[in-house]
Amino acid sequence: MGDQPQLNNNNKFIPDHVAVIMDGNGRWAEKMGEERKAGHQEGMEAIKRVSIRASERGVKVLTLYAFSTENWKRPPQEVKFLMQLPVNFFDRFVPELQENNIKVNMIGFKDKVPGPTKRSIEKAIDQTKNNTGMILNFAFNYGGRAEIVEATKSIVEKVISGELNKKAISEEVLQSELLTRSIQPYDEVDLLIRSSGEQRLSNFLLWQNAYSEFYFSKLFWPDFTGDVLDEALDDYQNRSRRYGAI
Ligand code: V07
Repeated sequence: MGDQPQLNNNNKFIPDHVAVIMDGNGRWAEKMGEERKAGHQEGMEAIKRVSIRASERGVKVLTLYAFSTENWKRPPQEVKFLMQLPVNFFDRFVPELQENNIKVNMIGFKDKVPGPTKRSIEKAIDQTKNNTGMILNFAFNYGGRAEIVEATKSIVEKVISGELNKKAISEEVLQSELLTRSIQPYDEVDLLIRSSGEQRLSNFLLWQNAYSEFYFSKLFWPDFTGDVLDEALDDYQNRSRRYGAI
């Protein structure tokens, strides 16, 4: 899906959709002898650096895994703090998003998200809706399996109502019911980056990562820089993607 991939000025491919699992904020704080909160604050600075560099390099969509449906199991005061971060983030970063023509989007389940957090995200989406550059897509209260379950329910309802014939159900139909329908035609991930040395998918964009390339960095997320993103993009350019062909 999607149109022709972008070429950079070296005539090499830039991935349209880069997705990032921002891991290691807690361990960064431990290393620095600070509270976990400090790791999350520094993690936001890394988001700024990486978003701006990705947009400069011609990435079309940058998806960041900010909060998973499993993260509700963390201590209540940490959950409360994390729910405050989108508000802090947009208070500080909307002008820079505007300067860089970046458009905000969100994928996830809005039901459990507190009102002020939801409103802050909706406001940022509205403020940046006319931007035509990179989409900065936050996966917030997101879970890959739950996303597929919800898509299935939606398809069943359409079949029951007669809007859709059972025989017409295909991969394309299911994909178009996923939360990532909002970032079509770039809904499939080209490059997945995970920081902090872990090498797991952790229920992130399960369907959309079917053919993605993986890049793992040992750096904790708060230590991530634009130059590290460049390394990941260079690494991507030196691989050949075959989509199952030979
Ligand atoms: C969070 C800071 C970055 C490192 C990862 C963990 C902590 C930005 C957001 C955010 C979320 C939604 C949105 C805009 C910004 C965020 C959480 C944690 C839960 F629309 N950073 N950040 N959300 N951290």
